[in-house]
Formats: sequence, C-alpha cells, structure tokens
Amino acid sequence: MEQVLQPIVEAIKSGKKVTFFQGAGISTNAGIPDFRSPKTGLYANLAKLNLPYAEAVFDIDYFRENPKAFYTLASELFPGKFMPTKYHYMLKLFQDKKVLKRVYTQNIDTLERLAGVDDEFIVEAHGSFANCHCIDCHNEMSTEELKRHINDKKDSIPICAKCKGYVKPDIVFFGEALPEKLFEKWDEDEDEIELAIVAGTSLTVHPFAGLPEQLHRKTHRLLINKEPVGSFKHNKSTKDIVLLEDCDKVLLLLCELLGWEKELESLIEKD
Ligand code: CNA
Repeated sequence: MEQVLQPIVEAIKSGKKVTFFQGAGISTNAGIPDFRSPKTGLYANLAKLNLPYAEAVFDIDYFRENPKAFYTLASELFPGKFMPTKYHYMLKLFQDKKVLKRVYTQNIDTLERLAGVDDEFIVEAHGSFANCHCIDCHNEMSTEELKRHINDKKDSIPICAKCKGYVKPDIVFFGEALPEKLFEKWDEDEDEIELAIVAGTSLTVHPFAGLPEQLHRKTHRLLINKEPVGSFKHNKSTKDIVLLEDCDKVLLLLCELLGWEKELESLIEKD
C-alpha cells in the first residue's frame, strides 16, 4: 500500500492541494451507520419503521404524510452523540498544512466541522442538521428547540409556531433542491482540482456521484472505499488509484508517509 500511495505523497509534497469527495463510509468508524453496507447499513435496519421502501425515510413527499419515520431515525443520528474520527482530524490537519482545497461531503453529521475544518472549505452537498425550517412557510426553528423535541419529548414532531406545518432540519431529502453553495463552489473549483480523494461513498446519489467523474482526466484520483464504485469501477483512468480498505487506515498511512503523524496525534489529544 505504501508504494501505491507514493504518487499522492509526491503530489502533496510538491504543493498540490487535495479536494475530498466523501460519504457516509467515513463516519462508520464514529459509530454512525452508513446507508448501503449490507447488514450494518441503515437501509438494512429500517424494518421497525414500516416504510413502503427504504429511501422513503428521506423522501419529502413521504415526510409530509408520515414525519414520524424520519424523526425516529433522527433521534439516533442527531449530532452531539458522535465524535470525529481520525479521518476527520486528517482533514483538519490538511487545512492546517494549507494543502486542503475543499471537502465535498454528502454527510449530514457535521463531524468535519466538529474536527475543526472551517466553513470556507466545507460543502455540505446534502445539507446538515445545522439549521431547521418549516416545510411549508420556511419559518426557522432553532436547532436547540428541535433537539429538545427529539431528546425530551419522545414521539413528538416539531411543529411550526407560525403555520403549524412540520419542521425538519435542512438536510436535503429526495425531491428537494440542493444547496446553492454546492453549485457555486463547484463552478469555482472544477477546473482547478489537481488531486482528489474520494472516500466512503457508494457514488449512487446524483448529482454528487457524478462530480469525481467530471474531473479532468489529468487529475490524480484516489478512491478509498470498501468496494469499487462509480467511474473507478467502469471508467478508470490510468492515473487513478483504488484502495479497497478502511478509510482511517489509509489516511493514517498517508499521514505517516508525509511525516505528519505526531501532529495528528496532538490534534486528536487536544480535543
Ligand atoms: P452509502 O451509499 O451508504 O455508501 C457508503 C460506502 O462507504 C459504501 O460503498 C461502503 O462500502 C463504504 N464504507 C463503509 N465504511 C467504510 C470505511 N470504514 N472505509 C471505507 N469505506 C467504507 O453512503 P453515501 O454517502 O454514498 O450515500 C449518500 C447518502 C448517505 C447521503 O445523502 C448522506 O446524507 C447519507 N448518510 C449520511 C450519514 C452521515 O452523515 N454520517 C449516515 C448515513 C447516510
């Protein structure tokens, strides 16, 4: 594995900045289940919610009719219960070392922020739990109030004080528009990305899944995932590197090859 990572190490040492594209797999080591891993993924464990189909739990039309399914799940996933992983702290270290260009994440767990990555580097392509609004009149509810509903008032659905519509966190459901920031930053970054690390994602949710594929063929791309996915499976370029490994394990090795392991340790200890 050390040898395979050498082109990435050299590219970083020569000053190339890294753009990350990531998904639920980077947070499984924090104890948050992903969607699609067999047996452990959320979709494999939704029987108790009696859904017509697994994705319904994140479908805006289904939510209008039956918000309880989402809120049952939200009580398990709500930020505050989980700590960032070594992978998340590596993102912060890349930022400190000034070799981070951007982090495009599908995750809604905000662990990148908790590890100390600044807002300017983060694109939460599917939104996050950071803000909450009424699905009808868009009136805001504070995250603290929503959290109280989830934690203290079991089985109660947060209702808008203005119009009595259902309130939900600003995570993007199937059938909803993606955040403007995704398009703005992608327009800014697309032609400048020289080095991309894609990790912990099945690359099945579009348009996010198509982003790594749109990179110019001269971009160095590294996939760290438990299974081959997307264009790394069907349309690999000769410069692509695929490591079917645990993402923490690979980033830790990358960190060692760059000679940064002591700094990573002290970053984690400090927290
Ligand atoms: P997914 O479809 O569940 O795919 C996860 C991928 O990660 C799979 O290919 C796994 O093989 C791989 N994987 C799992 N664990 C590891 C690991 N330790 N190291 C390397 N690879 C691993 O998830 P996607 O993110 O691709 O799907 C997009 C959805 C998932 C987004 O809309 C998210 O909002 C949503 N999601 C987010 C979270 C979270 O915020 N932590 C949790 C669950 C789902």
